[in-house]
Amino acid sequence: MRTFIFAFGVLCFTASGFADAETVNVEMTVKELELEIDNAGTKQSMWTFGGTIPGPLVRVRQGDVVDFTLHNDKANGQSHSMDFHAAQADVLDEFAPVKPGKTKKFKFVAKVPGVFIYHCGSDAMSEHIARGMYGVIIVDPADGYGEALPRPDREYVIVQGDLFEEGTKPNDITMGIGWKASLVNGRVFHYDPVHDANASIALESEPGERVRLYFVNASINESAAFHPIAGIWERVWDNGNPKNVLYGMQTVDVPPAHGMVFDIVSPADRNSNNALVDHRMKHALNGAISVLMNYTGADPEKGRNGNLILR
Ligand SMILES: [Cu+2]
Repeated sequence: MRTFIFAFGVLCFTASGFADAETVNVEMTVKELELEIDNAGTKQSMWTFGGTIPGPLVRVRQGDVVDFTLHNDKANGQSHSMDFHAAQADVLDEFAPVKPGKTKKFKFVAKVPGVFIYHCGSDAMSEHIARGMYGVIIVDPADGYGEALPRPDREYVIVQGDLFEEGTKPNDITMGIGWKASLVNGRVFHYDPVHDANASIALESEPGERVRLYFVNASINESAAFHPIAGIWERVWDNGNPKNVLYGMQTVDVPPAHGMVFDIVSPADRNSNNALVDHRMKHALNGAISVLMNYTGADPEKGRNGNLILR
C-alpha cells in the first residue's frame, strides 16, 4: 500500500495487467482563493486544485489505476474540471466541467511512464490555467531504475506558469495581454535569493549528487527554454519516458502543457551553484530563475522523502 497526504493506495493486482499494479485513490477539492504569488507576500485572486499552485503532486507506478475524485467547492463561482495528461479517456466524459457544489469521479490506467501535467479544462481554459489550475503527475516506469534511468540522489518538481494582472479578461489572457510575470511553483523568483531579497528557499544538493528535475511548463502560450546556468544537463528524457533520452544538453525547449525530466550532476570536488532558468529572457527576468546550491552540508531533507515541491 502506498500512502499520500491526499490519497491512499489499495492493493489491486489484476486491474491493469501490470504486476504489482495498485489502485491509487486521488481526491482533490477546487478552491478559489487569495494566494501569495511572490516572496513579499503579495496576494492575488487565484483558482487552485487543493489550495496551492501547483496542486498536489500525484505519483504512481506505470500500470496503476488512478481512482480520481474532483470536488468543486460550493463556495466557488466557476465550473471546473480535471484533464490528466497521463490519461487516455473521453474529453466529453471524464474531463467534463463540474459545477460548484458537485463532485465527479473517474478512473484511468496510467499506462505510459513519464512526467505529465494535469490542468483544468473548463471554459475559458486559458484563464483557468493562468489562474493556477495545474499540477503534476509522475508515472514511474514499471521496470524501475537501471541504466536507462539511473537512480537520482534528489528529486525536485519545478512547474512554470504565468501571472497576469488581476482582473485581466479571459480573451486578453488567451492573447497574452496583461501578462505580468512567470511563476515557479506558484511564486515569482520562488527559489532565487540572488534576484529577490525576500526569497528564502533554494534547491540544494551535495557536490557530485545526481539531481533529477521534473519540469512541467504550465504557461498557456509560450515554451520554456530550460537551461542550467554554469552546468550542462547530463541527461534529458523527453516526456520523462526512459526511451526518449538525450545526453549533454544545454537548453531544451519545453512546450506549453508538456513535461520533461532533467538530470544534473555537479562537480564532486567543490561547492558550486547553478541558476536553473527559462532562457527566454522575458521569462527569466520576470520570475523564472531558480538557484540550485551544491555544497557540503546541504539540507538532507530537500529533494527527498516526498519533499519534491519546496513550499
Ligand atoms: Cu477551473
